[in-house]
Formats: sequence, C-alpha cells, structure tokens
Amino acid sequence: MQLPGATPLHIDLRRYLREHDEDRDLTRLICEIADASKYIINAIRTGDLGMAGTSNLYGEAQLELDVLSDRIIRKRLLHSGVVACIASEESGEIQQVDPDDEHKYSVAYDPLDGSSLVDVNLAVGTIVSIYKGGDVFRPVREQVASMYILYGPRTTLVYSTGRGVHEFAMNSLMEYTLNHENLRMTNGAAKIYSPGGQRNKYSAGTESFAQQLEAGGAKLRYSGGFVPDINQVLMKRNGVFMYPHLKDAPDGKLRVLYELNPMAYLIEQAGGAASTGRGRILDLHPKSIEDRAPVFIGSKQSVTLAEKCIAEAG
Ligand code: AFP
Repeated sequence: MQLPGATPLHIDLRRYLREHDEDRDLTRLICEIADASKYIINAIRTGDLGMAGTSNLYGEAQLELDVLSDRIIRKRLLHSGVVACIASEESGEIQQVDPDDEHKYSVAYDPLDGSSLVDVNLAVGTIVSIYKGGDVFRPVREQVASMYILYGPRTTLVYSTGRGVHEFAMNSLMEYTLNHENLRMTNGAAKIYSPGGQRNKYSAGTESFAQQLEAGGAKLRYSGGFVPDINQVLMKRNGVFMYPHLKDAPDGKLRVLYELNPMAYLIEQAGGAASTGRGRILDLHPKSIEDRAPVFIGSKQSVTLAEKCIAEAG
C-alpha cells in the first residue's frame, strides 16, 4: 500500500503486462508497437510534412508521415517474430508473414489516423487491432487485444487484452508508465458528444438523436481525429462519438477493420457500448479492408438512445 504523500511507484508497460500474466508473445507485440510509437512521435514533431507523391487505397492524399509511420510499425511487427499477418490502412495489400501459424497474431492497424490534422497541429493517433492466428477477417468479437496511441500535448497509450482498459503516459525518458488502471465509463446522459458528418445529410433518426443529446445538455466536442475524440469520451467517462450513415454515404465514413473494431472492443471493455445504430459493432464480420459502417460509440445510455431513434425514424 502506498503511504500518504509518497511518490507513486511508476509501473512501466512491459512490467505491467508481465505482472498481469499476459501471454508472452502478446506482451512482446504490444511493447514493439509501443516502441514504434516513439519514432512516430519524433517524426510528427520534427518530420517533413510534404506529400510523398503516392495515394492510399481510398484515393486520399498521403502525407509522408503516413508512409513513414506505416514503415516504422511494419518493421517492428516483422521483427517481433510473433506476427502471422499484417493489414495496414496505408496499404492495399494484406501481408502474409506466417499465415498458418495459429500461435502467432494478426495485426490490423491505422498507423496515423487523422494525419491531415498534423498540418493544423491537432492531435492524431495510431489504432491497432489484434487477432490470434493468420487471418484479420474474423468476427470482431474474436479480437484478443486492441490499443491506440494518442499523439497530443502528451503521448498516451490505451490498451485492453480483455481484462479492463488501461492508460499509460509517455514520460521524459520516453517510457510508458501507468496513468489509469481499469478505466470505466459511467452510464448517465451524455455530457459531451462528437458528431461526425454534415448535419444536413443526417437521417431523421440521427437528427432526432442529436437533438435529444443537445436538449439533455450535451456539449459539442469534435476535433476531426477519431483517436482524440474517442479518448475524450473515454477519459471523461461519459459521452458519445458518432459518424452516422449519411444520405449520400449509407455506410458512413469509418473503416470497420482499422477504426471501428479496435475502438468498439476498447469501449465495451470499459463498460460502454458501440453500435452501427442497428446492432453491435462486435457482431460485425468484415470481409474486406474497404468495409465501412456507421458508428455510435460511448456511454451505454446514449448508444441505446441512438438505436431507439434509428429504429423509429431510420
Ligand atoms: P483522415 O485520416 O483522412 O484525416 O480521416 C480521419 C478520420 O478517419 C477519423 O480520424 C475522423 O474521426 C474522421 O475521419 C473525420 O472525418 P470528417 O473530416 O468527415 O469529420
């Protein structure tokens, strides 16, 4: 037990994973990605932000930082020796490393989500989803771990291996030390909401949901970065993020494999909920890296309200 006034004991990520009896290979994998993030944060702070002259699968302009971040993580994953298959948002290809080894892990990741925000000096993040075995196209609920790293004023890492959600912060030695253990969402009315997509393209159900949130006193908090926006909902313990189905985009914007799967896993692990508006994200089974879905994610009460509005009005 810690004595009153004593300096808290700093527990680093590797030690925490070991002390909680996590699988040795999974510990290695999480720590490799944590190590990779140290190079990414350095590239964000000092890097050349010019265009690389290539575009990703979705035709979006690609910053050099995207390419660099992808390479940094991929190299670490390959070096780990515990990876069977790699899918990155920055590449159209699935890289089969050792697909028949059921003891290894498959990793789907977005190396630098919201990278266009670097130009305007807003927060960005890395998002990672981990499965056992050699296939990333598995039912979402079969994830064995997920994590994100938020590159904001501070760099933080949030992960779950199915035993709660824990936050680590990078210290001056670039080590991740425990900041919050077992983060839990509360279940009251949303205090904050992060609504993606243009409001005049919302369905009647989503519009009704937004109006009810506002009538209930929820404050608008939207940065345009999925990682910081989700992190805010999680750290405030209450609130909801949505990127709904739109009149001209029935599947919304966000990708199931790289964005929704890992965040749904984390938020459910923290006692929240994640829905397409018509069912749990964890019940999805992506078949392609291009799959997208609408998302309502955060406190249970708000997500249930979103589902009710959509069931009633579409
Ligand atoms: P980029 O990676 O293209 O910047 O997209 C970021 C993102 O996928 C996600 O991080 C945000 O939540 C969402 O898009 C923001 O989309 P809008 O710009 O349409 O609000």
